[in-house]
Amino acid sequence: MESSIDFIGDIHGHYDELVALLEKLGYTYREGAYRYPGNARMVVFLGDYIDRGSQVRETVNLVRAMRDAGSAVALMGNHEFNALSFWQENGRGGREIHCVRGGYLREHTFNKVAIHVKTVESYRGRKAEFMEMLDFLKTLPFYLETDAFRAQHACFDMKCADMLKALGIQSFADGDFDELIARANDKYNEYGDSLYFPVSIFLKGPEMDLTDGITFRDGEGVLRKRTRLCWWIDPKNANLRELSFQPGVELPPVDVPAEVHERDFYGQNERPVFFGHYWLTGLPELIRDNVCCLDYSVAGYRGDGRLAAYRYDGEQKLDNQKFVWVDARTAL
Ligand SMILES: [Mn+2]
Repeated sequence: MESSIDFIGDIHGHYDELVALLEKLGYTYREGAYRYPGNARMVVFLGDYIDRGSQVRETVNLVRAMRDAGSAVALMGNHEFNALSFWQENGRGGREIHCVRGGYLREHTFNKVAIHVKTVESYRGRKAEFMEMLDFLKTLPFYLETDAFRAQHACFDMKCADMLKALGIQSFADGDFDELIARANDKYNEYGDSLYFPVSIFLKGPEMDLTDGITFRDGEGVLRKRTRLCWWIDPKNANLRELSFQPGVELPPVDVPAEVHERDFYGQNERPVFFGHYWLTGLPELIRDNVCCLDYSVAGYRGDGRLAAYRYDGEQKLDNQKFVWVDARTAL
């Protein structure tokens, strides 16, 4: 694989910004896909192509064309996993996951329908193409690892990577889809071969339940009783405020449960890791010289987000000068 790679964060149906960013990075449209001159660089998309924005179909088709042309690798995001689960009948292929209510692996509740509606709308009158889109999503890997870097939608965890490597599973295409997606939703290990833990860590990252009545509202106004965790800092002596990673939300500096203090974390000397997922705001900036989040909320409701990339050339210490971005053009 090339070591000259442009990593691109969460797109969420913001096709116009995606085209503008690719052009800013020097990619041109030739023979059905965006490619870099002389194929000297490629893109790694970090997941979350669908939902929120209004041009989901166009976005998916562009990403898929680059993947098929060999000018990009497209990783899976939690929105892709959620969409596949949303449309997958619970029990299909023979295993019913009993902790999931309703007829599908993702419940069709108000919030879950609301978040997915832009995707369905963008395929209105094109059901066959929608089904083909779902088939494309089934092929997206959960993570990518080379000697130079690691990349995934949310969190890189060594134990989860080892677990999936031992099973020979890098995507839902590495086996029977009906079986693998059931295992990925088997939260309480009803069948003894659950994949819930590694898939949810790679795609959503570690979270913890909030106790003592602590809650907050996320960017979409949904009341949350769980928080996302910084998985790159040593949790041994850290408190809730230091460990929670909810940009724009400050939680109290109270103690966290023992199992959170004992969590593995991504060390300072590991190879660079690239990811999206976390709704950052402001100008792109490294979290640490080996930790690079590229979700700058292009689909944020305030309309002041950005679509961000990091222009990587194999360096082991990342550089704040190597971000490239475009501003969001539409609020939704
Ligand atoms: Mn996202």
